Formats: sequence, structure tokens, C-alpha cells
Amino acid sequence: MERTLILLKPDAVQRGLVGQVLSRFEQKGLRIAAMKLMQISPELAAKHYEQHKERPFYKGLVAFMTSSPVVALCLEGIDAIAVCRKMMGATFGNNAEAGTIRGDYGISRSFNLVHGSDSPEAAQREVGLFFPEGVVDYDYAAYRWIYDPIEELKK
Ligand code: 3AN
Repeated sequence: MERTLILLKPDAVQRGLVGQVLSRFEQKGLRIAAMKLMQISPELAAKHYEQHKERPFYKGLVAFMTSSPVVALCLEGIDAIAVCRKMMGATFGNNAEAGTIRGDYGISRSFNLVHGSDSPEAAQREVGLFFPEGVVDYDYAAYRWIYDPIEELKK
């Protein structure tokens, strides 16, 4: 099982798309390991986007991400990072494939609804940044109907 940090960005919250986007991840079979509505501080945004610090869009990105609350999620599942990124679609809504979150709900190049960690290292760092209190471990009833238990036992 792998964990990833997903952020439902200010545009998703303000457009009333939280439920629909979250539903897609749930229906795919990802377990919610942590979830909260929160306002990102400029300090947290700077840490989260530190690798983009020198990019021309950095200032606008931080302004957008701190402009209104986000929903932070830690999702868990087999290959959760790649699975979530595939579901999110390409970075900009105008060229994201139909059927993806960005492809179905967005057209903007900066309001792109959702963030997902892009590597195991990033996921670990970002889950720690957004959930310093830790995530919640529990027995997820749906797992045994989502994953083939024989496959799991073979590992
Ligand atoms: P992704 O979120 O698809 O992994 P990254 O990691 O390339 O995309 O970029 C991080 C974030 O920076 C994106 N989610 C997007 O909101 C923003 N961003 C990237 N490139 C641009 C750009 N040219 N103009 C505005 N925002 C951008």
C-alpha cells in the first residue's frame, strides 16, 4: 500500500466540487487515511512548493493556494501516487484528457482543481507537512472487495 497527499485546491472548494472529486477517488478504491478543510499559510505554501521557488508562476501559485481553504487528503492504495495522478490528468485543464478530473472540470492553466504528490519521496514529505499529527489507521471494509485477496497474499 502506498500513501499520497492530495489537495482539493481553492477552486474545487469554491466551485462546490469537493464531493464529486472526492467521490472519484473513493470509488476507485482509495482509502481515506486523513482529511481536513484548512487554510494554507504562506509559510506552508512556501515549504510545499519550494522546488518551484524560482519559476515565474511561483508567486501566483502561492497567492492562489493561500486565497481560500483547501481540502487536504492522505489517500492510500496500491500504486496510489500513479493512480491518483492518472485520475487528475495533465497539469492544465485545457489539454487534460476527458475522463480525468482536470479534463472534466477545468479549462484554466492555473486553477487546476487538484494537487497530487509526484513521487514516494514527495508523498512522504507532503503528508508530513499537511498532517504533522499523523494519519489514521483503520480496517477498511471495502478493501476485501476492491483488491483480490489472493493477489495480496502472494506478496
Ligand atoms: P502537477 O500539479 O501536474 O504535478 P507541476 O508539479 O508541474 O504540476 O506544477 C505544480 C503546480 O504549479 C501545478 N499544479 C500548477 O498549479 C502550477 N503551475 C505549473 N506550471 C504553471 C504555469 N505555467 N502557470 C501557472 N501555474 C503553473
